[in-house]
Amino acid sequence: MSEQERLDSHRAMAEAWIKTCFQDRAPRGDLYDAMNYSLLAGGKRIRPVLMLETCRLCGGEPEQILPFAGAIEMIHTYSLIHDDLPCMDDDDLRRGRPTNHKVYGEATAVLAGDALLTAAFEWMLDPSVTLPPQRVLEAAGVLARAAGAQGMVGGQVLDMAGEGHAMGLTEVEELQRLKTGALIRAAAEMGCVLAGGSDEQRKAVCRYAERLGLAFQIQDDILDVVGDEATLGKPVGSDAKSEKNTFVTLKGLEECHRLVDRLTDEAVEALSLFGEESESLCWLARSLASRDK
Ligand code: GRG
Repeated sequence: MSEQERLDSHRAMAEAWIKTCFQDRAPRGDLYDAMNYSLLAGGKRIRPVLMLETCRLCGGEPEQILPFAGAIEMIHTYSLIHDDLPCMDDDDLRRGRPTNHKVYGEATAVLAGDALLTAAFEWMLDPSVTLPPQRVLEAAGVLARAAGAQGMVGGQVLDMAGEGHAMGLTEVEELQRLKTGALIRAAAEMGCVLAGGSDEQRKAVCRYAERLGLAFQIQDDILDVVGDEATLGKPVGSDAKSEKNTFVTLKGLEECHRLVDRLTDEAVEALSLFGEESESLCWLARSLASRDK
């Protein structure tokens, strides 16, 4: 199986799980429609894929951790729904379609985000999960910390506070480490924890994901300047419009391309202890560095 085929098979497995996870629920007005509208809108599924592959790499069974892979995608999706609201970025387009609040209204979009965040924990703690309880608790704790005030939400607050005035590189790095990086790092760490990996393996996948997460964010900033709206499925130029501090405003486009390449090399190096088995994650890092969406 090629590196790409392996990751594609993780993606397909996560996709299939996500598609059916709310299908047996009693309807609650249009709440589940709103949740599924954004959840099934065809994102890249980077976080679930990363989790499933680090699990495999650390000796676990990816099939056994699907509720965790689904959970992180639910939290990521909730953050996008809330980020697009008029009280935040006020965006009309996401994943190539009208944003959640444009279709379901603001109140339902807020609640769909809330319900996705809650469902993530519901699924991780579902009795059907047969992994050792200590691993389950540890993984859920990793995700809770990465998603909350010490992670993604904290990063979002720093981002909002910085709008309209200049920030230094260290501040922007810290903001992005939390806003985008924390969830990406959590995906890798959870895969290792759930597989029962060693401390050394855990450190290595975390370092890989930290470098990958930063490269991912810088590429995101680059695409917001030079990307194509139709390919991205969201507006370009929104950072400049809201006077955001980005790596491009601080470093310029050329330096940002160089930074992405350097961070990608560092991500690959971090996996050296896994030898050839880490080829899929190396391939993922390289393909994200040249992504156009
Ligand atoms: C509102 C609590 C709250 C948090 C919002 C992550 C975030 C914090 C907002 C998203 C804003 C944004 C565009 C950040 C840049 C990096 C990023 C997370 C891009 C979107 O992730 P992808 O590219 O999206 O993985 P897909 O659609 O492929 O899943």
